[in-house]
Amino acid sequence: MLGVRYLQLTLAILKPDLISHPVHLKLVMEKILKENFFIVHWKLVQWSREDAERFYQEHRDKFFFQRLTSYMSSDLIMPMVMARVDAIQHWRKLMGPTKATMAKFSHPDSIRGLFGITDTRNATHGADSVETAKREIEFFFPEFKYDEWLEKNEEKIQNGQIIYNEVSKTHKVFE
Ligand code: 3AN
Repeated sequence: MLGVRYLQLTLAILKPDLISHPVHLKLVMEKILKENFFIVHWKLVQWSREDAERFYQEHRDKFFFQRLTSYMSSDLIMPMVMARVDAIQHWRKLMGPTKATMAKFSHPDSIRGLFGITDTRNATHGADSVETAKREIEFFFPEFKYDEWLEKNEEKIQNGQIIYNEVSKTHKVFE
């Protein structure tokens, strides 16, 4: 299909503290659905330190790199592929500012404002551009074809051919 895309895909990660807190996790999942995201894929992953270092390599010279990679490989994380109009920016807006300690004051209703614990343990991650989203989706879901998925499903979704499955906690596109 040529022309402007209606949907965009993004990669979110729910970080260890959120995964280990069932009530907070449920609230975040509810927020995601309420904000009209379609949940395309998700899984639970336990990263090795090397996985975390590879994912965050652009931050390798930052003072928080050790802390960040140690935290992200400390317990289960939940990467998710989500679709929506303006998915990338909308998810980042819902998450709120990176620094959870600031978000608590400046954006108290954001996910990081509500559930972030420190600037490193800030509840969630979100891709910041289409290029990053493609790279990060490939990192967790190498079999997923970003452009093909949109090509195949966008029109069906626009026609309402999509349903949320309470058991799998994902949306399914139907014929
Ligand atoms: P964002 O996740 O909002 O795109 P990045 O890409 O600058 O922010 O940072 C990646 C991750 O590194 C953040 N989600 C956070 O966990 C951690 N981080 C960023 N800045 C700090 C900081 N000043 N102190 C501690 N951890 C930080």
